[in-house]
Amino acid sequence: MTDLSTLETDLTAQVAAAADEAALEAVRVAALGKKGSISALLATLGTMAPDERKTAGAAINQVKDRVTEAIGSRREVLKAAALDARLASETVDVTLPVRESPTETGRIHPISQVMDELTAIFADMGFAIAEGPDIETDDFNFTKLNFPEGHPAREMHDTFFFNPKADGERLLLRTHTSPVQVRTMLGQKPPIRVICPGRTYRNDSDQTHTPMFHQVEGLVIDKGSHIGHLKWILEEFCKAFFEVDSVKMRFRPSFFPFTEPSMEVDIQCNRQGGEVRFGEGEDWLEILGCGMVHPNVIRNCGLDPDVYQGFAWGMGIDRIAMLKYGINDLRQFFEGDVRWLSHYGFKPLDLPTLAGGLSS
Ligand code: 2NM
Repeated sequence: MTDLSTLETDLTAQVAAAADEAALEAVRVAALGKKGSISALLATLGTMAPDERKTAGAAINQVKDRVTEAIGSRREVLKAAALDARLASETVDVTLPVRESPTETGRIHPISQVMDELTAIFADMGFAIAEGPDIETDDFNFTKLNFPEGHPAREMHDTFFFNPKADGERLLLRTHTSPVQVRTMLGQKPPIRVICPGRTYRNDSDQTHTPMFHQVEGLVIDKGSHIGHLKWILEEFCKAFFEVDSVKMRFRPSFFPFTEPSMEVDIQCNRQGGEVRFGEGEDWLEILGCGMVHPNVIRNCGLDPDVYQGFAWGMGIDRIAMLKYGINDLRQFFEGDVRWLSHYGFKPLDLPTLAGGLSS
């Protein structure tokens, strides 16, 4: 029996000394497992005389029960300690700054911002937005717009042509957004009031030109539309876009194949101090071209020029974005530099509206 009590003392000490659940499990297997020390003692019962077996069996089983219980309570202690250690090592420092969401860190490109502003201004005047493909036919980009075959105006556009198709047709990258207006006139009945913002392409690259640039063109076709409407729309647009109460505009005669008469429009500004201010000053700045749509264009687009007339205008988005936001190098628009964007870009949730302020 002294053997048995030594074994119990020994096992109890081992249980108490087990530093973690794995060590405790090893003690359990060594004592109570199939080949464990207590299991070995129980196996000797079969060789004993019945009387001896009765007392020895009871004694061994009592030791087994106590050791089992000691292991169970030690396991609870170790489990609780392991949990405490984990909780301590996995604490979250709630005072750390929260990582900003993309809606905070992301920025809208100034060209997208200006397109949104244009859209808000013209939508407010009752215009719809029309879009069309970047790849166009010669017919929609030139012929229907009254650019005669072989006319020098075609060459002036520095057109990017695709290789001719099997049937000889040569597609191109649109040189202006006017083919969208052609598609609009062919596809819907007047009254028409649309603006067409989008990408345009010309084989031209220097300080002030990129081969891809952005334009917005507008078109109004109705029975009674006249040049007075055109001037009012452009004036309202300039005031809203440049966020000033009044602008002086100057209309100079010009030439475009698709309008007659054609005009170029300057707005008055002040260029003193290295920045351009509108609504004041004595300088003039050219911002757009416009005119009454040529009767040939109206006829080419399936409408009767004796019934319908209209006006159109076009301007470069990149250029007016530079003017409004003081960006002096056109090429930075297309470099995709996130540092530049974080400086010149706009917050995604500050959407331009006329009521809320276009660029506030
Ligand atoms: C401009 C200037 C003047 C224009 C004309 C047309 C159409 F399709 F109606 F004939 N679209 N755009 C136009 C007129 C564009 O850009 C400087």
